[in-house]
Amino acid sequence: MTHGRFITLEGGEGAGKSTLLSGLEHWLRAQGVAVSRTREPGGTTLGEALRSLLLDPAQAGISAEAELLLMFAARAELVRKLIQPALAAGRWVLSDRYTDASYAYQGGGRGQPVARIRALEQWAALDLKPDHTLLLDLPVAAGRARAAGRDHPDRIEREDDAFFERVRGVYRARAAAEPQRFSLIDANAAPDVVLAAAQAALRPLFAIRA
Ligand code: Z5A
Repeated sequence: MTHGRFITLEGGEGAGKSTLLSGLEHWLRAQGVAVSRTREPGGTTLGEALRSLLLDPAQAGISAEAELLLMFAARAELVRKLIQPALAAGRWVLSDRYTDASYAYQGGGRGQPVARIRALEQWAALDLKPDHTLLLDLPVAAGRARAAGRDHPDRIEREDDAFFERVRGVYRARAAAEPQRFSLIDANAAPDVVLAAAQAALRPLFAIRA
């Protein structure tokens, strides 16, 4: 049976995930790879509706528990409706964020217990792990400076620097704990340098699976 590859991009605000995703999508398609691009929260009809709620500044103050469950409600739908079918059809799935973001934001940022997130990962996300994760690492101030031009920061972008420092700390710790799955990429580099680093990290995934 053919089986695609599941690639996720992670990082803080303004790290360059969307920019890199477009470059990777173009590169993979040029090599004849069938690609499905998605994002979290989102990617399905339900997921996009949940994304609007989750990022809406009018929802300021929702509980950390509700936020965590809504992230995983969107993910449960995405895994079953898009990611698994695409992988089974031999497509590569490129996702702008996935479960590592819940460990970083709801775990690190909001202080939700890791065991609770792990249980949701196993149940709601079917314990589906990425084949590879590209972590775009950038100091918080640099990411915020890139995003500063936006007129209307969303609900999560309104958090303070300490929140985003905790997020970054969890991301870096997860990359250190799983060095085979993660590539830590310096997101301060120029976009073409970031793309080249990501391509180098993904080339081994072209090898035929046993
Ligand atoms: N979230 C969560 O809490 N829990 C979860 O489980 C999940 C998500 C899945 C989703 O937002 C929010 O949901 C996110 C985490 C939370 N909240 N925050 N904060 P998102 O992922 O859609 O949005 P984002 O993280 O805020 O992404 P972003 O700010 O749009 O950034 P980006 O996609 O990483 O960057 P970009 O759009 O490619 O680039 C930003 C700017 O920098 C732009 O002007 C580029 O031209 C420029 N750029 C890009 N690359 C470079 C380089 N290399 N050098 C210089 N400038 C660059």
